[in-house]
Amino acid sequence: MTTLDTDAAPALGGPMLAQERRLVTAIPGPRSQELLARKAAAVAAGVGHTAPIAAVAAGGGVVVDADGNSLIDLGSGIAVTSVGNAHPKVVEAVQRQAAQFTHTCFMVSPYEGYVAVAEALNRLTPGGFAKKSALFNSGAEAVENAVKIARKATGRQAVVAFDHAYHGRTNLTMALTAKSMPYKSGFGPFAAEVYRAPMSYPYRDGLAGPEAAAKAISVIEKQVGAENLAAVIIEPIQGEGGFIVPAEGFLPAISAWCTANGVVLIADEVQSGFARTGAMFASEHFGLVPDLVTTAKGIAGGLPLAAVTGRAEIMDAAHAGGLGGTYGGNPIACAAALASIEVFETEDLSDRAREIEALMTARLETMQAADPRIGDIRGRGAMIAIELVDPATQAPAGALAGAVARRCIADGVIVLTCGTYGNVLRFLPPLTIDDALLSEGLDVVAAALAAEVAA
Ligand code: PLZ
Repeated sequence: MTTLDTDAAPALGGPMLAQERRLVTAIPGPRSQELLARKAAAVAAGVGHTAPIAAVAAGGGVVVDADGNSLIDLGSGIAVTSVGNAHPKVVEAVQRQAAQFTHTCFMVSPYEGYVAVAEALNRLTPGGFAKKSALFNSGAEAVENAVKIARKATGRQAVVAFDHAYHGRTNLTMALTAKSMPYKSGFGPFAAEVYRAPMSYPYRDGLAGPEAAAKAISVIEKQVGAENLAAVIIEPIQGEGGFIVPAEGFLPAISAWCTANGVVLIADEVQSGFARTGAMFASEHFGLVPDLVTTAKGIAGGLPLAAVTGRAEIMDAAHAGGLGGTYGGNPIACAAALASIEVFETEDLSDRAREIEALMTARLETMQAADPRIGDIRGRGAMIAIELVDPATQAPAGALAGAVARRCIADGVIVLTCGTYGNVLRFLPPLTIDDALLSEGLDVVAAALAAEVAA
């Protein structure tokens, strides 16, 4: 028998789990170590992990491991479980759908759940114009398809992405992603006709939005040429690249240039979408109305689902049979998405994300006032980060960020890093975390930063 002994596991996860940080062993405890040893032996070395635990249950604002430790979750499985892990409405919808049918392939026998998700996305994404959607399995797959659609609609081939961008790990999306290590190094050759423009990065470029946009547009015009350009793809708030929030006016200027030049503007809201930033989509903070929006992660409460949504005439440019996939819009994932969308709307989770922003930024500003290694605090809603630097030079302090995140995890708080230089601590709590737990999580972060003075 090779199953993990999980006597310590609660029978159920979800919000009924005790909402507490509880360490009963060192992290990793013996049962987690046992699983990690099996992982090392059985799973490809390229598949890493952040927290060295064997997860057995999660919900509200905690993840429980096989040793009975309960960790505060400030990561949401990378911005996925925004409605909370194992949300009862998602669980119920999944169970009901799984008992009805698990798969037909939408391209063989269509079903209502897929259509209803498309209708919801067409309604919820920015823009009052007629929209259509297509469903896929992962964020990378959504991005790939958005580019396919933009190329077919424009008859052009080039695509522009930005510095610090992250769009996925498939061949085309690796090409769109900026950072070599760990995402691209050794995995080339990459897809052709992908170009990179400078991103607005207020903390480091000191440029106002319109100036930063002019710089990017000049690069695009000189190095690509509008007449060759199918699409510009941008994360309205960058995720893996460091939670970079572009300066005011940057996104509207890029958008206006795209419209004037017949270029499809794709907003990659895979990480920033679905109430995460205090609005249903981060584009809304900037008055950005993209032609196409890619979504995934938060859309389905943890089930794999992704989408491209946008202007009907662009979405319809691809010929019948040109878009699809065996599993895209799987019925169980669609049921989970419909339940999640209902939770986002009825529980007003955008409002909750704004409350989380207020709590987190107040706390982080207090920390920053006493600690000049916190160079920048940025983000929106429950997508907030601190950039750690050498106070004298503003040089990125990547080793410090890594050490603080590891210390937090050892102390029972799951904290993720990000950023081109790995020096950004990002906080992505489930929107169902309670204030007390969130505050305690930030106490642990503060203590970990204080403990790493020597770093
Ligand atoms: N676009 C903006 O954030 C996924 C990646 C984690 P998939 N980000 C987390 C990792 O190390 O692989 C992401 C994103 C943005 C696209 C993607 C890709 O989404 O569902 O991981 O394919």
